[in-house]
Amino acid sequence: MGIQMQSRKKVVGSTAVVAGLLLSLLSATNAQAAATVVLTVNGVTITSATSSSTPAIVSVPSDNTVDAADAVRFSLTGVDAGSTVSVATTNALIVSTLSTTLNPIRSNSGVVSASYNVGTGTTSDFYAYTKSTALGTVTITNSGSTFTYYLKGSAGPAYTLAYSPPATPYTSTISKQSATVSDVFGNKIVGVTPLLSLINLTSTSPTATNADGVSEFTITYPSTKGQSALSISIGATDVLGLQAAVKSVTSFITVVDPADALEAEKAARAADKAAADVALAAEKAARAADKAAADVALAAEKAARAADKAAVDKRIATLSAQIASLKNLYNKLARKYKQKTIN
Ligand SMILES: [Ca+2]
Repeated sequence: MGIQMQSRKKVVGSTAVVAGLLLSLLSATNAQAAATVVLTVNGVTITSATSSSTPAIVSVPSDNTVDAADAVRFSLTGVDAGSTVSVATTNALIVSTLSTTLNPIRSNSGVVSASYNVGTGTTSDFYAYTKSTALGTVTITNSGSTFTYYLKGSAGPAYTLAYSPPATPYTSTISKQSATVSDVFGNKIVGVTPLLSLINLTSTSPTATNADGVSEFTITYPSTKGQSALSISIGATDVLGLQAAVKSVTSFITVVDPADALEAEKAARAADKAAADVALAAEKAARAADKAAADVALAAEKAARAADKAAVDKRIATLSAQIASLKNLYNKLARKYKQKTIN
């Protein structure tokens, strides 16, 4: 019995040692294990998104909800228990769930960096979406491994029309003009043909928008001056919670006779000259007044100096007369007492 117990103890002891070894081996393996990342868009697996030339394509959330087709789902498995999955994006936003009726995820949702601690689990799930047709990146780091993925949005429907007409075009001129069409997030839209509605104008048909969202047309202004009007429009539907669509731009145009414009320009230049002449005359008058004031001051100064000189001259004459009289008296006495006289 004693022997049996002893051998049992030994077995238990060696099992513990093996288990300990296995655990340390496992944890050593785990420390170097890279998680597996699977990307899907609307349930379809995407394998090309590690290259910037073949990014995952998602629709932008132009309906103001981030749905399955609008986001790349990142599903991580084999993540070290207790480790943190860190995500950072450029030109993209991270959300942890997709939109549902009860919990709508709007197009202003999301963050550009996030951390998820897997706790006792080994999986992590999140989504990235973008509002831009420009390239975006999603960088995931976990347990010393870094994964970089690329995504791009496909533009939403036409939402915003931009057009600036010349305010005062000339009669009988032909002018190439353009309008720009973009989606609700400002992404340019290809292949949209705006509609023109004209009063007292003629035009070529607008072209379908090019890759820069630009449609072009040529307006011919009437041969006589007066009022014309142009309205350009696109089909667009307002989306609840987003700014209103700019569906049309209407402009009232004053078509100007170039001869009238030249006359107006001449009159404006003549008015400029008249104003300059007035200013010059005022300046001249001011300088003349300055000179007159300076002359008066100088004359006063001269008179003051002349008065000073006269006073001094008078004093000298008085003193000279007194000296002469004293000399006279002295010489009289000198002669009486046989002394030398002075001159
Ligand atoms: Ca959506």
